[in-house]
Amino acid sequence: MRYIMATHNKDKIIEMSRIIEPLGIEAVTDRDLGLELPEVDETGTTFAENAYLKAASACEFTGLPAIADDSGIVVDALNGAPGVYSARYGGEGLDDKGRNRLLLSELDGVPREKRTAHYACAICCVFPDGRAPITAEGEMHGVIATDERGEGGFGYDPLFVVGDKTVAEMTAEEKDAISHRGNALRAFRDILKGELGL
Ligand code: ITT
Repeated sequence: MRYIMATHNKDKIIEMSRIIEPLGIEAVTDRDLGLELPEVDETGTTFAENAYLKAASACEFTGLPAIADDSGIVVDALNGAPGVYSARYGGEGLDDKGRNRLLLSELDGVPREKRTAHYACAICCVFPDGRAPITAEGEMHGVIATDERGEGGFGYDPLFVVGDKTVAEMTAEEKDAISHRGNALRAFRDILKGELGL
């Protein structure tokens, strides 16, 4: 079966394809199909709700089973912010660098032991034949650094420390092996295997 990746985020497409292909799941983008997926209002209050909204829209639009990723960073000292609003943290005008600067300033003066955070990812797959959607979730725990380090990954990765490296200092393989997205997609594959014999 061929799946569409229901996302507009190029970095997610790179990571999702990289993780999904070796798991034996064939996934294409809207561009591969010569289409452009409509924008979806992410009105959910959880990662799982937003992943469902994006997958349902892409499935209806393309007629293919659709896999969406909703993800974000949850910072304990900020009571869970930015959370489901991670892509929009600080407003539409900010890019990744601006959001990272904002996060650093919000955590100014917070000591290392209180800078704990996790990345969360919900994967939802909606099928065109009406069978029940599949949802799987994954997390990666770490702490927020006091300055940016590394060139890899995307988004908040230069600030997110696991062990002695930021995620942006990890290789792709190192990130995928422990990431929220890797964990969620592997859990998704296991459910799919159980249901479809994949
Ligand atoms: P789509 O909705 O089109 O998939 P999006 O970027 O708007 O793209 P989300 O609403 O799920 O996606 O927001 C996810 C944000 O969380 C993303 O833009 C990053 O800022 C952050 N994020 C998620 N996973 C990340 C990762 O692996 N590394 C760094 N930042 C990540």
